Amino acid sequence: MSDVERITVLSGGMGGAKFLQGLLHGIAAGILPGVSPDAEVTVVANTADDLWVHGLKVCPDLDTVMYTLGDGIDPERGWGRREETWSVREELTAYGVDNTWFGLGDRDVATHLVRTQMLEAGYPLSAVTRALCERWQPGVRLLPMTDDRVETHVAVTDEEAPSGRRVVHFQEYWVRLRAGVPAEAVVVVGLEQSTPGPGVLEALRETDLVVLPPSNPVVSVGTILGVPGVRDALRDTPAPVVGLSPIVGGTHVRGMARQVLEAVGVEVGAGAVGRHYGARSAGGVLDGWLVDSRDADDVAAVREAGIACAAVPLMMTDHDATAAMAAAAVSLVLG
Ligand code: FO1
Repeated sequence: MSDVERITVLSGGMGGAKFLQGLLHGIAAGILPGVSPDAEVTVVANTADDLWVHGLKVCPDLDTVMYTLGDGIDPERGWGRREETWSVREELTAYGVDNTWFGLGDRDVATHLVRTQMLEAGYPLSAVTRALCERWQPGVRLLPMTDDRVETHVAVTDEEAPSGRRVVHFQEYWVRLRAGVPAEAVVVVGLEQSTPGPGVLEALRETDLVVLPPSNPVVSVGTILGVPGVRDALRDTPAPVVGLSPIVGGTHVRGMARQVLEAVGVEVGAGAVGRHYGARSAGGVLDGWLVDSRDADDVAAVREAGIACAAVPLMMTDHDATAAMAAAAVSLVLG
């Protein structure tokens, strides 16, 4: 069994960050078959959830990975800082400022001030992220999928609008609308014009294993795959590519994968998402796909699509459970 020294993970926010915690735990414990306890992990993170609010650049998925692995995350919320206070938000509300539906905690504001100042000084997002990680030491190399501005917007039904629909930023759809209205379309503004960030293509080509964690297959992993050049790099990499289903028992565990999968016309099923990613041998990106034990009936159809598949417990209840998932993913493609 070849020794895996380098692992690259394409990550969104909470689901990806939680998976990364278990992956790092499993690597350090030496329980991932064929993976060196010194294996290095590179994370290529989605930046299309990013938004400008109150003049500050907020990067939710980069920050969720950085705070989670740097032990600064609020574990209940799954985003923003623990031991947070909200004076800035309260003062903005008192001034009648809108957009306070997107809550920035006082500690979190400091991150956005540093990021915004560095961006305005001309540093690319990748350099900013590297600087912020100097403090947080997440234990992985954290790369934005691109340094270019890319934003996910969602078209929602709106009777008052002349066209009957309105387009909102993804964060407004998710946070203010609570993903409570049907997403008619998902558009990632700027994606076609974007270029992979520094180190991204190398992290896909020069690695021993690529993992698609249980992040959102449309607005997180899907956007990363949409950066021009990323799919080609995945198709050409010598490393096996394995994914874990974010859909368990016919719906998402957390977040809004069901709504956005419906918006893009993909069946909300563990096997269906694996087939949506597609087999590398058929122009897709996957060599292997893990579904939860409850979705064992989906295994045959995934295999028929040319993707190795197994059904194992996929609930990330604690680091050991998540490490076991990572071990199953490694075994599936490096077995
Ligand atoms: N999620 C919420 O549900 N409410 C919020 O007010 C909120 C604020 C927020 C601020 C910074 C940040 O990094 C994340 C924040 N999130 C909030 C979570 C965010 O919507 C998600 O992390 C992802 O964008 C969705 O995957």
